[in-house]
Order: sequence, then structure tokens, then C-alpha cells
Amino acid sequence: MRLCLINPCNPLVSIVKVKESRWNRYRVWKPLSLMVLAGLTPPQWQTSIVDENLGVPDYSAMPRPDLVGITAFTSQANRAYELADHFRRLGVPVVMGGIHATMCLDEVLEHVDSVVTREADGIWREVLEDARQGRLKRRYDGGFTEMTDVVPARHDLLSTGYAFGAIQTTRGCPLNCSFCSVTAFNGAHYRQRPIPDVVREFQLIGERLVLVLDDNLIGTRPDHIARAKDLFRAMARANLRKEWIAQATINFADDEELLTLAAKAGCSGVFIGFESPSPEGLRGYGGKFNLLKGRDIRASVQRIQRHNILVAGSFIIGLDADEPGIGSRIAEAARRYGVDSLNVLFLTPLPGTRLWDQMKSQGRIPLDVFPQDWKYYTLTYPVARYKHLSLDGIIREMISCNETFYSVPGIFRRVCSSFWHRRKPWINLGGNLSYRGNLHRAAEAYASFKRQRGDRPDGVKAS
Ligand code: B12
Ligand code: SF4
Repeated sequence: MRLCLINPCNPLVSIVKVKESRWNRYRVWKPLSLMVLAGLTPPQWQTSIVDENLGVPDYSAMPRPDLVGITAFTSQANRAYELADHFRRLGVPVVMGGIHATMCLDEVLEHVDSVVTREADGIWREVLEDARQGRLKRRYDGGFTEMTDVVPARHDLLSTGYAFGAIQTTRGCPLNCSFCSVTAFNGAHYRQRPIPDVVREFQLIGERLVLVLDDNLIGTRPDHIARAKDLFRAMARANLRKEWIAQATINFADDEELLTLAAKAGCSGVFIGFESPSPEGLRGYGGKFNLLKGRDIRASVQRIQRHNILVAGSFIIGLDADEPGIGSRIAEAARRYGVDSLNVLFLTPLPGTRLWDQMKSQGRIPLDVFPQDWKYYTLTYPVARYKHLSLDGIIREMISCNETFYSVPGIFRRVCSSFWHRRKPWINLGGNLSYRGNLHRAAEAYASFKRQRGDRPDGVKAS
């Protein structure tokens, strides 16, 4: 029995075409979901993974699979349906799972034979057995997995073409920010994999650089932090010789022992969502508001950097509090905080989030010709109507933010500082230049987006 697992590409996402430049290897992430499914698949199945981000293969030249499994974030849904239609025309059954299939079940059921909602770890073998016997059900629900049941991913199946390996050590998040799908999808309960399992899986990863995909590696409570420390101690003891990057909240900065242990375990960078430079903006979406309120963010960032750990800061543009000038305010805040790189995304209503419900009920989602419009739900296009910003206005703010932060003097200052403090200056330089290189591509992408969206309603008038 042949199983083909596919991660569809979205041509609007610039990480495609790894072969064009070797630097693109640093921009493409492995689809861990499919590697986990492969790890759960019994050996009588011959399993292959196609990541279309590395290039779209000639499917007709490949051996005909007996089952196709497709994963998709919302932004990949269009392409996922094209692939499903293609294989179903050939009589190959298609199963789809992942975040989009869970949040838009009815839409997905129109395109595939079977849908697996939520986490598939506990149910995938049953799906395969049903497929083998030709009696696939229309819907399976995996619920939330016991973390002791998470098996190691098949890292051997995608062993070339990427600069980073990938691993996940926790699932779930209690903070439930209004724009984020994680609490709705993985639940509010923060679940942790047993430490020995994580260490053993790290040892299976071929790459020296690893992305830890957890939404928040350190959690929110003292016992979560204690577990993170134990994990870092175990990683250091195992002498993994890996450098890794993770996502965490700013609370990462509050515990010197945690930072020391993380650095010893190989942490070289941390991605932190600051979301808004203003208290009004922060208050609007809940979640991390309390973590950032009244904090000296610059001092927190510096405490992390002192451990030779780079800090990437992320912000959202288009919150209801955001008025003209927000672009330069974000760039200025990021400069003041002293982050090594900045990533700004448009506020985007993703299906299944509180923000989606709110914007939908207020008639603020003009890009709603689905599934075609899903391709713009990459957080790099302004798909909604923003309270105080027109379409042109919000695009201008985004451009001005990135041009200010990634100006030549700005990059020079940051890179000099990282040379001076010996904080991974080459990585810092490479990261900053890569963002700067994207500036003109982004301007072209906005122009084409505006042409294609036509005259659908623009921003909400200021009240
Ligand atoms: C790693 C990651 C990325 C990586 C992508 C890696 C990849 N797959 O190629 C990068 C950084 C590139 C990325 C980009 C984006 N991401 Co992202 N990302 C994540 C993150 C943090 C982890 C995903 C992961 O690998 N988890 C580990 C695996 C094991 O879990 P899993 O994917 O859920 O898979 C399980 C189940 O879903 C299911 N399953 C999944 N697929 C399938 C398929 C089949 C057949 C079956 C049966 C089951 C199944 O089984 C798996 C095992 O239980 C999630 C947050 C999260 N916690 O999910 C956000 C998340 C998925 N990303 C999100 C978003 C919005 C994006 C972007 C659009 C915007 C952005 N800049 O962040 C882009 C879009 C990229 C694109 N190609 O279009 C949203 C998606 C919401 C949505 N409705 O689409 C999430 C949920 C975060 C959020 N804040 O809400 N992302
Ligand atoms: S803290 Fe991060 S993962 Fe948790 S809900 Fe907020 S944005 Fe999502």
C-alpha cells in the first residue's frame, strides 16, 4: 500500500523555489505534521512526503498512491483542493487534516473523501486501516492527544533541502488571544511531552539547526517553567550539539536560571510576539496584555540577549486602536526595545478565532469569496476592513514600518551592536538583509493584490 502525504504550496508565499537560491533553505520550514503522521504509519505502508515548497513534482510520473493525505493551513486550502480534485479524478481516496480542515469542516468535506479534525495522533492508524479495507468514514475526530502517545516524527523522510530540523515539545495555550487559532485548535490546557521522548527525538534530527515549533516553550505557570528548566538540563546533559530557535512570551526574560539553562541547551534565538506598541492596542486582543503591561521591555530584551540569544519581535498592524502613523510607531518601538529583527503582520481574521466571529458579525471581511480568497490569508495581505485605516493607508503603514526598521542605518546599528556584544553578528546581518531584500517584492505583491481585490469595500470610517 502506498501512502503519499502532501504539504501544498501557496504561490503567494515567497518561501517557494528553494533551488533558485541556497538562502531559501533558511526560509522554508519542514511540515512536521506530515512527518508525525508518517511516524504513526505502520510499516506495511510505503510512505512518501511531498513538500510543494521545495517544488511541485510531476505527480503523473510518480507511482499511483493508494491513499493521499493532505495537510493545510487556511492559506493553503485552494491548492489543497486542486490536489484533492486531481487525485480523486484518478480514483485515489483523499484524506485531509490539520487546522483548516478542523475549522472549515463543511467546506473541506466538499473536496475530499474523509476529514480528520483536531490532532490525528490517536486516530491515524484507524483511518489507515479503514482506507486499506475500502471503508473510509467521512469524518474522524482525533481530539487532544495524550502527550505520552506522541511518537517521534520520521525525520529521515525529509532529510535534504532544509537548513532547519523541526520538533514539538508542547501543545495548547491558555492565553487565547483573539486573533490566534491555537487555543481553539489545541486547547487551553498546556500539554508537555515527556522529557526523555523529546531528547531522544532531538537525537534523530540530522540538521544542526532546529526549530522548536511550540507556540510557547516556557508556558505560563511556575510548574511549566520548572519543566522547561528540566528539559534544558536534559538537553545539555545529552550534549546534542544543536542550535535551536523557539517561540516564547516575554516572561522568558524574567528568570536568569532559565536563560542560562536555555543557552547551555543550545538556544540561539527566540521569537516573541509583542503585538502592539500601545496599551490600547494590547488591551484589544486579551491574552498577552498582562505579560506586557507596565514592563520595561527593553531591559527584558537585553536580559535575553546577554545570554547570546537573538530576539525577533513580532507585531500586528490593523488593531482597532491603530491609527495613521502606526507603522512608524511600531518601527520606533522595535528600535527602542532593541530587538534583532522585526516581523509585522496584518491583523487577519482566521476561521475559528474570536476575531473571525467579531469581524464577520460587523461585516468587516470583504475578502470572502471562498475558497479562492483563502490564498490571501497569509497575514501578509490586509484582507479585513480596519477601523481607522483604509486599504491604501494600512499598506502605506506596513511599508513605512519595514522601510524605517530595515533602513541601511538601522541595519548598520543593529549589526554593529551584535558584533560588539559578539551576539551572532553574521546571522543578524543575514536576517536583516533578507528582510530588506523583501521590501520591493512586498510592494509588487500589494499592487497585484489591490488589482485583484477590485472594488470590494475598503476600511471602516473612523467613528
Ligand atoms: C510551524 C508553523 C509554521 C511554519 C510552517 C511549517 C509547515 N508546515 O510548513 C511557518 C513558519 C512556515 C508557518 C507559516 C505560516 N503560518 Co504557521 N504555524 C506553525 C505552528 C507554530 C506549528 C505547526 C506545526 O507544525 N505543529 C506541529 C504538528 C505536529 O501539529 P499540526 O500541524 O497541528 O498537525 C497535527 C494535526 O493538525 C493533524 N494534521 C495536520 N495535517 C494533517 C493532515 C492529515 C492528512 C491528517 C490526517 C491530520 C493532519 O495531525 C497532526 C498530528 O496531530 C502553528 C501553531 C500550532 N500550534 O499549530 C502555526 C499556525 C499553523 N500558523 C498559522 C499561520 C496563520 C501561518 C501563516 C499563514 C502566517 C504566518 N506568517 O504565521 C503562514 C502561512 C504559510 C503558508 N505556507 O501559507 C496559523 C494557522 C491558522 C489557519 N487557520 O491557517 C497557526 C495555527 C498559528 C496561529 N497563530 O493561529 N507556520
Ligand atoms: S500566546 Fe501565542 S499561542 Fe497563545 S493564544 Fe496568544 S498568540 Fe496564540
